[in-house]
Amino acid sequence: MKYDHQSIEIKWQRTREESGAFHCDHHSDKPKYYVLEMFPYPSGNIHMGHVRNYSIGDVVARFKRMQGFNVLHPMGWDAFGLPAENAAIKHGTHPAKWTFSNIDNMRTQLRRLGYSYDWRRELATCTPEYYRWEQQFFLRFFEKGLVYRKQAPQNWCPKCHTVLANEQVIEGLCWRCDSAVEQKNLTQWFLRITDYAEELLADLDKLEAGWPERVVSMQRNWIGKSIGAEIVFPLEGPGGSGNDGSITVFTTRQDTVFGATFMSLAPEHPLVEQLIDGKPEAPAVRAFVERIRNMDRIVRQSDDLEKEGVFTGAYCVNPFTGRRMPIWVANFVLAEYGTGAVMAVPAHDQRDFEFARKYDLPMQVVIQPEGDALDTAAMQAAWTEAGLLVNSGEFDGLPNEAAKQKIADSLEASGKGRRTVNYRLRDWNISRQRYWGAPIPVVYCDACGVVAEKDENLPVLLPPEVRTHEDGRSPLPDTPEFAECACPKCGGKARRETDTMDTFVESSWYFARYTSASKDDGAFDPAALKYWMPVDQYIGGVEHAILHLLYSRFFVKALRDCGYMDLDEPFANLLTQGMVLKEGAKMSKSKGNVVDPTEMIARYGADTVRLFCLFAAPPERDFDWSDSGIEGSYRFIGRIWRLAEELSGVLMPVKACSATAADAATPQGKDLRNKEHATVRKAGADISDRFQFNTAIAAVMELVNALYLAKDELSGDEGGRKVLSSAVATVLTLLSPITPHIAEELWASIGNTGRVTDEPWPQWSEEALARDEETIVVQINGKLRGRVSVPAGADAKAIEAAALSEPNVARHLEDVTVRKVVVIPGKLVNVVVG
Ligand code: ANZ
Ligand code: ZN
Repeated sequence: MKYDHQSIEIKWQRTREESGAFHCDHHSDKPKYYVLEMFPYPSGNIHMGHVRNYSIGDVVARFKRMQGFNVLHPMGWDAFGLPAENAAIKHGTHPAKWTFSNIDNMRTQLRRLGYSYDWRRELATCTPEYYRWEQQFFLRFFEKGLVYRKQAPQNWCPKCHTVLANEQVIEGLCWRCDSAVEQKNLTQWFLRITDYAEELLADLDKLEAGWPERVVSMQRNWIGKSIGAEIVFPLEGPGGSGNDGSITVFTTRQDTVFGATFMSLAPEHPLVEQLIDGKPEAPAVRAFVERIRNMDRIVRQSDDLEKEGVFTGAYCVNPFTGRRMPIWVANFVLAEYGTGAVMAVPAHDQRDFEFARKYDLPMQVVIQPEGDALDTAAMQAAWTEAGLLVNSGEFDGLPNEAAKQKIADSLEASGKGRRTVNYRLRDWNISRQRYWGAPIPVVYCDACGVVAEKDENLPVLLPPEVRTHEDGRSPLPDTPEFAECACPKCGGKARRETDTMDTFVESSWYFARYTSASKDDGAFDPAALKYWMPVDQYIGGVEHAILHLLYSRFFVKALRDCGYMDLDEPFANLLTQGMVLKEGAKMSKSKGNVVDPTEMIARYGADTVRLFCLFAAPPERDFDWSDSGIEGSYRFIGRIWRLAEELSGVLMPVKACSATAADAATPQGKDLRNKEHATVRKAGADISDRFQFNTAIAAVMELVNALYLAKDELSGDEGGRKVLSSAVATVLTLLSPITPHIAEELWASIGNTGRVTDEPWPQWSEEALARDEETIVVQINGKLRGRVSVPAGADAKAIEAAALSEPNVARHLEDVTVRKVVVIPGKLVNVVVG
C-alpha cells in the first residue's frame, strides 16, 4: 500500500481532536507539567521558525504525557499590534477583520501539523474577554502607585507613530520596523518596574538552573546594578561661603574622592541654569547644552564619543580635601543615570583623563599601584586598577577595596554622603499612540483631574468603527464616541485617555490566563492557577531575552503583590531555540529564500516536516533547511512504512518492550531485544536531558536498521515473531511524540487496541541490556577478517588475545609484522600490520 500521508494525517488529526485527547484539567492526581511555546503574532501565515518552535514543544508535551504527567499545552494569539493597523490602511479593511482572518488561517495550519493543544483554552489578546482583565490590573496598579504618569523625553518611532520602551530600541532602531528612533517630550504612563529591580536581579539566581546562561546574564546586565555611594559637594557661593546649595554625585569609586579635581554635569542637569545665571560663560554654555540635547542618544552613549565640555564659571568644594573644583558641563554625562553629576577623577577614570588633558584641568593621583609611582605628567592613560591609597589623608596606605568601605563609613558618619545602589533599568513606558491596542482605563476631567475608570465600567471597549488616517496616526483622538466621556467621579464632561497599552503588556500574563482561559468573572481561577503555574518548560526565540521575558517576570511579581497570584517567577525552565536558515541566511521575502511549511506539508506530510525540524540539529542551534535533509527524513518514514508492510502477517499486537528473555532465545533474538532496550534507554535519556531529539531519533533509526537485518531470521518462529513485534511497537511508541500520525496509523494496522500516543513511555530493563557474551569485530588494516565472542565486559588484554587467535585472523597474520593492536572494548579490534 502506498504511504498516503495526506489522508492518514488528516484522519488522525480529526480522530484525536474529536475525542478531546489533549484536553486537560487541574482536577487530577497526576503530577502536572505545563509546556508552553511563545504565542505567535497573527501575521498571516505560519513560517518554518514557528514549525520548529511548536514541534519542539509538542514533543515535550507528548513525551511528558507518556511519562504520566498531567500536561497543559495551550496555544493562542498575540493579536494586538501595529501590522493590523497598517494592513487596514493598505487594504481598506478593519484591523479586527484582518487579525481574525489571519488567526483562522494560522489555526488551520497549526491543526494540519497535528500539535497536541488543548484548543478549548485558545485565546486572542485583542478580545474584550481578554483585555478587560488587563484594564483591571491597571486599576489595581494605579491604586498601588505601580503605574504613574510623567513627562520625559521618550523614544519615538517616526514610522510607527508611537513611543517605544527602552527595551524596544535595539541599537538605536525601532524593534519592529528598524527606523532610527528619535526623542520626543511627552507625558506617558509608566509601570514602576524599577521598584522590582532588586528582586528581578536576585531571582535570576534561582533561574540559573533552568535558563540559558546567556539569557540570565543579558538580564543581569540590563538591570545593571552598581554599588557605590552618593557624595555631596557644597557649591561655592560668590563669597566662597559654600552656603548656596550643593551637587550630589553618584560614584562607584568613593575610594578616589581625594582625587576629584573638577565636577562634570549632564547638559540637562537642573542646576546648570542657576549656576550660569548672570555669568559671562552663560551664552557659550547655553549653546553647548542646546547642541548636545539635540544629539542622537545612541551616539551620545557610545564609547568612542569625542569628549567635549564647557566651563560654567562656577565652583564647588571637595568635602575631603577642601579643594576648589571647577564645574563643567560634559557631553558624556547622562541626565537619566545616577544623579546626572560626576565627580571627575582624571587620574583614575579614562573619560575624565581624556577630558582633563583636552581642557588642561588638574589631575591628582590617589591610587598607587604597588611597587610603582605614578607621575601625572607622564601618564598616558588613567590608572583604573587596584592599588594603595596615597594623598588621601587618614586613608593613606589602605588597599583601595578596603578604602571604599572606610570612606563610605566616613561619609555616613560625617553626613557628607551615604552608601547607595543604582540600576540601569528604567521604568516601562506602556503608552502607545495607536488604535489597535487595549485602551488605558483612565479619563481626564477638568474638575477632578486624572481619574481611573471604575471597575464596573470595564471593559473600556475599543470603538469598532474608526476613520483611519492615511499617514498612520492613531484615529482614537478624533473619534468622539470614544474620546468624549463622562467623568467616573463627578459625572461631568471628560476626555478619555486615547493612548493604548504596549502590546508587551498582553504577553506579560497570557501564560497565566491559559490556566483558566474561559473564566468570565475574574482573570484567573485561583485553584487552576495554583495547580498549573509556573510554566515548567517555556520555549521561544532568544530575541526575547530581555523584552518579553523581563516584562513577564516583573508582571508576575506585580500581580502577586496585588493579590492575584502566589508566585514569584513565571517560567521555571527556558529553552531558546535556534533559527531555521536557508543556505546559511535567515529566511526572508526580500531574499526570496523562504521555505513555506504549507508546501512542504503538501509534498511530504506533517510527520516528515516535524521529523526534519527535530532531527536536523539540537534545539538550541540554528540549522539549514535543505532539500536533501527533508528527503532523508521522508525516506526514513518510508522505511518504517515498508518494514511494517513486509512484516504484515508476522507482527502481532503487543506493547513496547513486551518480548521476554524466553521469547528471545536465539542469538539474533537476544541481540534485537537487547538493541530494543538500549534504544529505549538512550532515547529517553536524550529527550529528558536537554531535549536532544536528534540523537534520540538517530537511536531509533539504528533500531530500524537492526529490525531490517533480523527480520527474515526471526519471522520463522513464535518467539522470534514476538521479539520483532515488540521491537516494532517500541519504534512506533518512541516515534509517536515526533511523528504521531504514521505511528498511530501503523499501530492500528498491526491490530493494537487504543492509541499509541496514549501509551506510556516504554521501560527498559537491566536484564535485557545485560549480555553474557559480546561479539567483537576483528579487522586487519581496517578490513573485516572475523568475529569473536568474548564474555561481556572482558578487558582489552583478553579481547586482544581472543581476536588474534581467531583462525581466519591468525592465518592473515602469519607472514606479516603486527605494528599495533587497537582494542575498542565491546566493539572492535583493529590490527595494524606492515
Ligand atoms: C568617580 C569615579 C572615579 C568613577 C573613578 C569611576 C572611576 P557604573 O558602573 O556604570 O554604575 N557616572 C555616574 N553617573 C554618571 C552619569 N550620569 N553619566 C555618566 N557617568 C556617570 O558607573 C559608575 C561611574 O560612572 C561613577 O563612578 C561615575 O564615575 C560615572 F576612578 O565616579 B565614577
Ligand atoms: Zn517603528
